Amino acid sequence: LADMARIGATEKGGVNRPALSREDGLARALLTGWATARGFQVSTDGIGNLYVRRAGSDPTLPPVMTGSHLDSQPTGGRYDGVYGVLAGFEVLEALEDAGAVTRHPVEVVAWTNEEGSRFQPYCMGSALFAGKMDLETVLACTDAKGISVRDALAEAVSLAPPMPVRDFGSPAAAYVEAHIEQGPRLEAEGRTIGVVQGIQGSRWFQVEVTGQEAHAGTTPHGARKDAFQTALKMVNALNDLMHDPDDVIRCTFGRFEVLPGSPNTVPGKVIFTIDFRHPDAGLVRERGDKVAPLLLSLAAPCEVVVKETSTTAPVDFDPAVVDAVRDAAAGLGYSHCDMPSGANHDAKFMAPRCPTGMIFIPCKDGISHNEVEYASPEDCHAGAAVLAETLAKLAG
Ligand code: HGY
Ligand code: MN
Ligand code: MN
Repeated sequence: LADMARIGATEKGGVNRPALSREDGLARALLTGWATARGFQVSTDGIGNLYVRRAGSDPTLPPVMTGSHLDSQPTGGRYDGVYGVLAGFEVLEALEDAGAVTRHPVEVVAWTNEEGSRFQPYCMGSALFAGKMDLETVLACTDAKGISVRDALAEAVSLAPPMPVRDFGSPAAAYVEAHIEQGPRLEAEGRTIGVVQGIQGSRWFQVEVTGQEAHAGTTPHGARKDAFQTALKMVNALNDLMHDPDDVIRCTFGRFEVLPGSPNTVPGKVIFTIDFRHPDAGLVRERGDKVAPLLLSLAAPCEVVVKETSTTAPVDFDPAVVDAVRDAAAGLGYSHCDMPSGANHDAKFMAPRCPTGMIFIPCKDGISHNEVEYASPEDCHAGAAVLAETLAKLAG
């Protein structure tokens, strides 16, 4: 974890490793080096997912998979994603060191662009693997500077040695992902392992409000097409729409750009994002469907374009895998509790494809997507041990 955290390290002790950046490519190359040094088979696919496989006794059986992501938020932590990839790699090494024989191959994957921070939508790697996105569409996505996934991908993968390329959608016997909780519950309840039941639904929108640049000193307010004032009305209306006295709805405006951004020019354009989430599928559908009509009704005298960049329904994990995780935690004597995931994970796209589950470990103060993110070595070890027991059982 410390070696990986050196790649894209930030002043405050976090990481900034945008998807398909040079740093992301270096992280993939580092893992590739570790894998080949241990004699594991590495392979990739059309979006740069990195697969590390340890053979099983029966090569005709599909792999039991684990993994997570190496890309991070701009002010990301040293554990989000990386922990799950390296816990999975640790399991392969432990199996190898123990001379253990599993019937199924066991395979770790580092999924491309889980975060959806640089390129939307999120989870491009696992969604393409699961057949939920179209490769050409994904390759054409661009970041805020106009760089395409296609170009960034070519750069990033060139930093690792060439390796076999596989198709999307290869069969998987099961998928178990280890991750920090990214919330306060395990720490607050003094528990070591979260036995994750599922992941809430989420809908992402990108809103572009177009008004008219004008002189701040001479233009009467009645004559303005002020994109900021219009966007402000929209955000206030969205706060009312998403108001939830039970504090279960999550609604976040994470990106809000006012252009041209000059003190004495009336803003002509505002781009902002909406990240809306809730565990109930009906509410996600019904409340999310009100977003675009509401914004269109508030656009005048500006224009507005509302683009939904991602919609994912809530998923429930496979009861047999959830039980295997709970049994492994209990068998190892770790305190544990069943719990949902508020955060999205690649496991959301694997769940419809194969029996899927997740293992959470606590993170300090529940803080994540922040450079101070921290998980203790003891908790990292506990999560990896539960993952090892679970994967060994599922892989026979
Ligand atoms: O946004 C999420 O839920 C994930 O942590 N990327
Ligand atoms: Mn993550
Ligand atoms: Mn994250």
